[in-house]
Amino acid sequence: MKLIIAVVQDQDSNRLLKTLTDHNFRVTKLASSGGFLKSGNTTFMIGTEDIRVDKALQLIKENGESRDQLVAPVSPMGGNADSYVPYPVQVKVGGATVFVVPVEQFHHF
Ligand code: 2BA
Repeated sequence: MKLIIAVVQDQDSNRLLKTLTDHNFRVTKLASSGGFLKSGNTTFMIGTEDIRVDKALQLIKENGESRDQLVAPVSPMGGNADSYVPYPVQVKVGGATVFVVPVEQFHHF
């Protein structure tokens, strides 16, 4: 068994959730935030059998769109000066960032 952890953009999350559940994947959807942009994104936890991992990855890939996002300069006042960016920067946020992790034990009490 594997645990798929997928970080996707909020705009894609409802469509992806529907697609995954339509394909009988069991899914937990978590509200999360990216450390760099400090804005909201969505993390999916999908526990599934090894043979279904490729199908889940395909659905995640098909339902996530990579987008350019402008990062506005943020004042270091009261914050961490190490992360201060003095000018707007454009970053490409991926359609999905995915980790596939082996599951040692799965219990469903
Ligand atoms: P954020 O950390 O908010 O990052 C958003 C986007 O900003 C990233 O897109 C990347 O294009 C850029 N970025 C991140 N850190 C950067 C840095 N130090 N310098 C320059 N640009 C940087 P993605 O790579 O597609 O990541 C989208 C979201 O996926 C991330 O949001 C984070 O929530 C998650 N993520 C990505 N890699 C991860 C990792 N290794 N571990 C945990 N979460 C990760």
